[in-house]
Amino acid sequence: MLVGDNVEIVKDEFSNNYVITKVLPRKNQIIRPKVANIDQLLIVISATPKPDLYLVDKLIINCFINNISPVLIINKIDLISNTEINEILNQYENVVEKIILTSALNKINIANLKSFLKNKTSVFAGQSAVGKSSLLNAISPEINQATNVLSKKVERGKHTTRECTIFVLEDNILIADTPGFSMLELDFKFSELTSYYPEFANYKCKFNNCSHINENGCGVIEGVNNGEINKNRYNRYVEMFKQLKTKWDKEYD
Ligand SMILES: Nc1nc2c(ncn2[C@@H]2O[C@H](COP(=O)(O)OP(=O)(O)OP(=O)(O)O)[C@@H](O)[C@H]2O)c(=O)[nH]1
Ligand SMILES: [Mg+2]
Ligand SMILES: [Zn+2]
Repeated sequence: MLVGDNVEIVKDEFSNNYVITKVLPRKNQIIRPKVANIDQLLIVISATPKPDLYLVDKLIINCFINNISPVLIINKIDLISNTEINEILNQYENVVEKIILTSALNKINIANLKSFLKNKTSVFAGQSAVGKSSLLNAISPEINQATNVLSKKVERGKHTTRECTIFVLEDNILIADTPGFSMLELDFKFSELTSYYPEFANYKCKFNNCSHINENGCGVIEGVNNGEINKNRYNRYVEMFKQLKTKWDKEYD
């Protein structure tokens, strides 16, 4: 059974406890964070720790594979410059469902975030110490999840949240806090990768099965060169493609 599962229960006449008799079919499930039946993944990044955009890209791909809507939250905007924020907006504005800028500390945009959670099941995801639990506490102070400072020496989170917990709030909001993580393995055929980059979709290439790496007449590479497609996102795409291909060749050759 997973957090987020819908189940059938019956009351045990002797003990008066409810007993789970059946786990209902899932509409989706992911491994990191480990949850089922999600509508949207709230991918949180912040000024500190330094955002791992490669991880963000992978989380977004996992959303597309599992029919989950990706939402990007840039938290700790009290600590981040407008230039840095714009750099991130440029990379993801054509990619995710919505981008929300927040400060859990200064309570900026918390009401906006909360209204975006109505009638949905949402799950926080991201590195340790980006402020997932702090955001949840800001949305609903009675929850009072433990939070903890960054380790000064290594600029890494302390993995304060240890398990995945789902909370039921007013307005039909279901929201899960989850442990931070920095590793995520993708596992599919390298040639499918391009289909998870919505910003590539409208570009035409000379070859139908173009992987947009170094082919002649590649519309995507043209889009990158004339500044229409974000170069950083594209460079990470190339990196990810190569990694997936190496892995695939090793397993199936
Ligand atoms: N300046 C600032 N600090 C924040 C903000 N949000 C959270 N923090 C701080 O960041 C630290 C980490 O916050 P947590 O909420 O524990 O982070 P987390 O993502 O839940 O971390 P894990 O449970 O380890 O995955 C705490 O010291 C928070 O007070 C913010 O908007 N601005
Ligand atoms: Mg936490
Ligand atoms: Zn191409």
